[in-house]
Amino acid sequence: MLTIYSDSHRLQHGRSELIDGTLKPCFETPSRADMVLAAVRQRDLGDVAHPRRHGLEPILRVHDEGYVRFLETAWQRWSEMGRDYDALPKMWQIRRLREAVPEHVEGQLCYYSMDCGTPITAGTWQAATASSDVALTAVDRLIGGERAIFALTRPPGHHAARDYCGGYCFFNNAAIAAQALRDRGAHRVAVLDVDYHHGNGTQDIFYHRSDVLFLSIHGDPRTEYPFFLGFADEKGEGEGLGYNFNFPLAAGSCVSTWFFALDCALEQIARFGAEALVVSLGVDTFEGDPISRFQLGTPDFVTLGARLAGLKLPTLFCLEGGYAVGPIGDNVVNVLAGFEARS
Ligand code: SP5
Ligand code: ZN
Repeated sequence: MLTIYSDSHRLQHGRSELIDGTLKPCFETPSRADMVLAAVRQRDLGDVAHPRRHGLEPILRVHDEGYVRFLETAWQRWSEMGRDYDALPKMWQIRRLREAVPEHVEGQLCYYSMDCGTPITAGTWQAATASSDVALTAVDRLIGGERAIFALTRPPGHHAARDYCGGYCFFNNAAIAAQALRDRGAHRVAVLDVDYHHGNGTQDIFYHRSDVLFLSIHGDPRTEYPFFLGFADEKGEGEGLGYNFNFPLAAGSCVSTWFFALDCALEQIARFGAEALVVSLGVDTFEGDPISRFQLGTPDFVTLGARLAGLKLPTLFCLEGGYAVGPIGDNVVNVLAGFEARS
């Protein structure tokens, strides 16, 4: 399987995130992608190609223009105030506060963020655009006839909604890819999110649409981040009613429960008649993940890949979460190798 990868991911290197009440070193680090790339090479998954630039147009197909312009200028405006540490929000536009976009960069940072774990740094814009280019180049190759591609996207994307960042995500790579597939001829695209956390951003982007089916298997938001979305009764709205499926599972759920949910999701994808599949591939479902609570073991990821291959669809994998840095490479490559073995 071909991998698309860019070194520019290293430009996103936040110093800290707010976790358990203290500022801790970011869990979402450059070493994650380095480890995944090393495993791709070591296990001979296939060629590794660099992305081609696609400009802002395909990003603006799913993201708000004000939000995109904010990300483009945020670091410069922040550093002009004499600040050299990560830009993190310190409040949010919560209930009954005015909804107008603030003028000041600090206010905008609060307006366009979901949490205090997603630092904007000097290299964020470059890293985030490169990550989307990785996904879009994978789309080029899929349209060109490849059966499956691995987009080694970092920073990840599935928490980024139309007009906010959060959960270590800036641009929603999977959503950008799904939209690009639609724009380039696929009539029905399914996005399956297997990251431990609900893909609130992707759900937000496609919630009112019937041409992109969204499904997510994740830790129950009653106890797990992102808390405010990802419940089973969120089924889509308007045209999109019936095209959104959430499978929240209790934190600590066992492997067979997880695979049962996967089978339910796969059945829906087949029923929908998808012409292409985008997988938001987070491996923070791993038993050793430091911030998550499912129990998949390294060999279970082979099973996941094999089951995905059973759909017989052109498939684009976008990397999302996974914070057990030592095993991340084997966990990710196991999915891809399991897919190939069954293809
Ligand atoms: C892409 C992705 O996986 N983003 C995840 C963002 C999660 N951020 C908040 C995690 C809070 C976890 N709290 C558990 C603390 C363990 N001591
Ligand atoms: Zn996650």
